[in-house]
Amino acid sequence: MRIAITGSGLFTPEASISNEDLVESFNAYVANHNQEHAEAIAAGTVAALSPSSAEFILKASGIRARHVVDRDGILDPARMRPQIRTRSNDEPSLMVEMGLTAARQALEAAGRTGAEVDCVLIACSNMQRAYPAMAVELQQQLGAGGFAYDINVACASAAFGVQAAAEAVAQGNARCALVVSPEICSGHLNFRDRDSHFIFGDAATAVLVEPLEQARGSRVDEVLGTRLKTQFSNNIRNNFGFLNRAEATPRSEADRLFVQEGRKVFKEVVPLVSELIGEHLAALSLAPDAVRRFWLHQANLGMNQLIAKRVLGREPSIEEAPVILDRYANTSSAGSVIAYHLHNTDLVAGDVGVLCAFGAGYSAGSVVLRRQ
Ligand code: CO8
Repeated sequence: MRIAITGSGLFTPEASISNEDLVESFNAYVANHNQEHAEAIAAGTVAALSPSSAEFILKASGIRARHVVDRDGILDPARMRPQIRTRSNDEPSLMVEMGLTAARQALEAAGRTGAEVDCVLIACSNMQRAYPAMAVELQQQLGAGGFAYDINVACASAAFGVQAAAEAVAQGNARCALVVSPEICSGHLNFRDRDSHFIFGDAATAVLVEPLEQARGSRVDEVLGTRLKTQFSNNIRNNFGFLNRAEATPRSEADRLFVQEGRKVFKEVVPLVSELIGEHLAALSLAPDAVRRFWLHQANLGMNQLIAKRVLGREPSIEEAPVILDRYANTSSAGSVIAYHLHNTDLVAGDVGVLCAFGAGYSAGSVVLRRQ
């Protein structure tokens, strides 16, 4: 059976934080900390903190700004984390609400209703709660039938979700499968860590997967193939989990938030991902030059340029490998789908594109598409 992505959607939080705003807040925190511990710093028992810089952030990552669910809580130097209203169990959870907006857009683009959906996958890094699965809540909010479950393979989640959805459709277990990637990365980001405080943003995406023969939308991309790869690494890690409260030695807050060895990740993930894409294209008898567009995971501008360059054997143009991380930062699993959603309207029938997501695990997934 031929399978297609028949619609996509994107929710972008209204609030945005520029590098300059973020650095101002971080540097106020650093100044307060260094003043408060001046004696201990002078005595050598406490380390002085170093300020951050907007120039460094742009140069090292390509990020200029990020959308977030709450600006004020993040920028308050006394808080430095989003402030989110505690909702009752009878209200929709925030991540499901974000996902629902993206899901409804994807359904509208595909000419489908929620009632026609029979498989809902929430594929993302940061889950609202342990259980019940967010996907089951979203299924109910949409009035969908069938089954629903959550998938977490960090930033690569959306690609794993598309493969799972395509398999469910191919096996006849679903006819209309929704893959939703809501990310509130700001909830898991240590805004007191100079090395990473600028990396992430919040957003939600959705794509609908159906048999090609039943596609109704005006932009339909056949899934020519999916390919996944995982390889264990501690270089991107978060030790938050349900065993924290049982652990003999309590972990610091920093150890229950995102940490990474950015340089090592860069060095190890670039070859892993470029080989994955190269091998996937070869298996489909497609030359890299036949690819009109690469919708890559958006973590680091230099990294994306290098991956595309390795695959193509030359520098990619901005049209070939579009960038959204300048204004969204790294939105984890949503990033490659945001790039797809915002940069696919100019494709014509026969054009080939590669959606590729990668991140913690390590995990990587490639989805090769052809415009119908
Ligand atoms: N301001 C000024 N200076 C700084 C800052 C700052 N903010 N931060 C670090 N520096 C300094 C460092 O101290 C260092 O100084 P020195 O040379 O004196 O030691 C110097 O600047 C260079 O630092 P780095 O080596 O760290 O800088 P890099 O050029 O390597 O850039 C990056 C850092 C941007 C992090 C880069 O390494 C990178 O992007 N690497 C790729 C990372 C990546 O792709 N990660 C994937 C993560 S996505 C994922 O899978 C996570 C999923 C879970 C989501 C969780 C949501 C929260």
